[in-house]
Amino acid sequence: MERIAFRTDFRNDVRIGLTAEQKFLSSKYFYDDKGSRIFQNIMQMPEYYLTDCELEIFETQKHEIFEVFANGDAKFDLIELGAGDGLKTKVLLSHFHDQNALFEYIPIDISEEAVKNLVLEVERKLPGIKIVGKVGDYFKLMEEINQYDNAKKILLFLGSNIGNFNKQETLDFLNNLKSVMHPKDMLCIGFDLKKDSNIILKAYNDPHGYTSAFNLNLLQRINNELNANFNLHFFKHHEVYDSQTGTAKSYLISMQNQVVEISDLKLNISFKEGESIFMEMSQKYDLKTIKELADISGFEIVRNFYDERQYFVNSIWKLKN
Ligand code: AVI
Repeated sequence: MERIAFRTDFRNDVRIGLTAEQKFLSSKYFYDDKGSRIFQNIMQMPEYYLTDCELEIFETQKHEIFEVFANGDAKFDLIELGAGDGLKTKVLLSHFHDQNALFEYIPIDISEEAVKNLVLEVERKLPGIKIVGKVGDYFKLMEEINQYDNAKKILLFLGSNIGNFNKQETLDFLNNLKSVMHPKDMLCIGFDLKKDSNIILKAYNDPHGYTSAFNLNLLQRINNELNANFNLHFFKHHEVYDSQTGTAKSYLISMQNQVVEISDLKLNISFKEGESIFMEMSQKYDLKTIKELADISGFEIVRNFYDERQYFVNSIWKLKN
């Protein structure tokens, strides 16, 4: 397993976010080893339909997905950005292996523990599959991906991870991917679709408390890594969804007036009762927006795969001719 240097600057980003008028923290920092474990719990909750939908798409349409990826040439490198526990991807790996495809699987994730476990699991359950795990963040990935140039590249960006980027980050990300892709390469992106707001709110405001723990864990991370004294009991998770724009947003709300000290940054942060920290956005899409996004970023849609309820789509893209 290789470790890619981290470009992100946690200290700096925490300083910028917590001294802003509307306080914010970046959800890309949710995924330390503990955060990645909590996210695995989230993915197993019945309320978090996204995982089930994508799993259903892969299980029921793996034959067609393979045909589209192979496109007559079953030799490729399968590179997954933000692989996590690879739960859904294993369905594809197993099918591709049965089809005698010649492929290497390169899962990349920010959590070392997640990558280690995934590599062990694939080696144990799917012997014969070539796998090289990498640890690092999305933004340092491109040079790495560029090295995979001997075979056709299939890039996987699943789980509607793209929804956690704002518009500009989305365009930058797609632009970066475009710069490492060749005409035969393909990109498979998972998009969560707009739907009844109650279904969305339940997925992000769950009765088990996992989503709350996921958000609060970032405060704990600041305590551990920057010597801060956030009291997690004094913050409460709050979720909103705007059905017009399709944006779900997560906040942590301060339950009282309080001052938090972040020793390593020599900073005292004051919170008023009811003041919020914006933690994460999870964008929901419709087909029109997905088409537009592909178009303005220089891609064309090869094929869309939906689950039965049409809650989710895996959209396969290639470079525009
Ligand atoms: C990783 N990402 C797509 C998740 C989402 O749905 O936005 C992260 C998450 N946040 C709360 N629950 C899940």
